[in-house]
Amino acid sequence: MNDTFLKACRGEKTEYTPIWIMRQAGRYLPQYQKVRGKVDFLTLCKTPELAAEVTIQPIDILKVDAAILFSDILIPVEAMGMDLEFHEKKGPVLSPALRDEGTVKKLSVPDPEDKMKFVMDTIRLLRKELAGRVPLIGFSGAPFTTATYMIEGSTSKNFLNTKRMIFQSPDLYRSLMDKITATVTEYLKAQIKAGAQAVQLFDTWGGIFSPQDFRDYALSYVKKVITELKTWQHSEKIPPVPIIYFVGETAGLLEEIKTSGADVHGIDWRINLDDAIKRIGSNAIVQGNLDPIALFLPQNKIEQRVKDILGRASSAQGHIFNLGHGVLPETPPDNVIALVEMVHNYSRK
Ligand code: 1CP
Repeated sequence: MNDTFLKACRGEKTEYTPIWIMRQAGRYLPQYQKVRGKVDFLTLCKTPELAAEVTIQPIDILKVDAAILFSDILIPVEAMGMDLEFHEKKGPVLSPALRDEGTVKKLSVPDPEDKMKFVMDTIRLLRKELAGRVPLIGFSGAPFTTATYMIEGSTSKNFLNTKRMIFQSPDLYRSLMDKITATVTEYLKAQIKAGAQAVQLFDTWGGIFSPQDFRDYALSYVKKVITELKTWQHSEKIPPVPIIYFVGETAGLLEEIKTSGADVHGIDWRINLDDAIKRIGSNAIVQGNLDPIALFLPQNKIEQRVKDILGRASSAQGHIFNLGHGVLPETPPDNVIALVEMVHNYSRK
């Protein structure tokens, strides 16, 4: 029974610093490619036995301290009524892109046990298969990052359509965000009921905003999700499940991010971890923050960076080691295995 990750999320003392890696299941692992070679990505997400298999791969191979549900942040968008496809080169494509009242009105707030039952089945299966070996993290896209894909119809560089809706049609944006926020809240409740032991909200694109706009157009909805989840857990007498909030490009936004209500804050690599901790406050519980591309360094150089991050984290109430963003498909798996070993060894008191 390894509960080091959950202890660190709660700010309790741990024997060593726990580590998991964003996108730890994925194309850099030959074992993942083998499974993925047989089915397309969406089929993989929707087949609980296969999704559970690739979720567990990094536990066996890397020896990380937590498993993260294999799925995608765009699964709930399909459940809301949009068409979703994943293209090899272009990435996700959602259609029709949301640009007017008509398309927003057609969206529903789905019942997760009905429209996304395969996710909850995967979680239930994983809890059985993991049998307490490591805790299971559930996740959702944060409302704003989810909205960018719905409004742009794909990934984007400058998010023109999204910002244009925010600035030119604020009522339309709010009506869309209300639906997404309700969907994300119900989806995370269902994941927790099915057995998720922590949940992470991914706000990958939150860093495109000024601090004021971030607060108004992204963070306010995250706060709603977190408040609802905490109130619900309290009223249902469900033991508190740690909530992790990850924002890409964190540095300019920490004074806003720290008010999110989340238990743990994900930090990217563009800021020193001790500076981030100072700005969040001494009871900060942080997750991060190695540059994913530092995994292409020789191992003795990776080691220096691990020691540096562990040192900088010492002022935090809690630290979960992670990358500052997802591991890239080209990453040498041996370096990821070595990273986990280094974090475990050098943090042991
Ligand atoms: O071909 C393949 O196998 C598909 C590649 C892939 C994978 C492995 C995609 C497509 N999604 C995933 C899994 C995934 N996505 C996980 C699984 C669990 C794990 O971490 O091991 C998670 C948590 C996500 C979350 C996700 N999807 C995010 C947020 C995290 C992040 O990295 O910023 C985002 C933005 C997506 C959208 C997405 N899914 C896939 C692609 C190619 C994209 C687009 C990314 C972009 O817009 O640049």
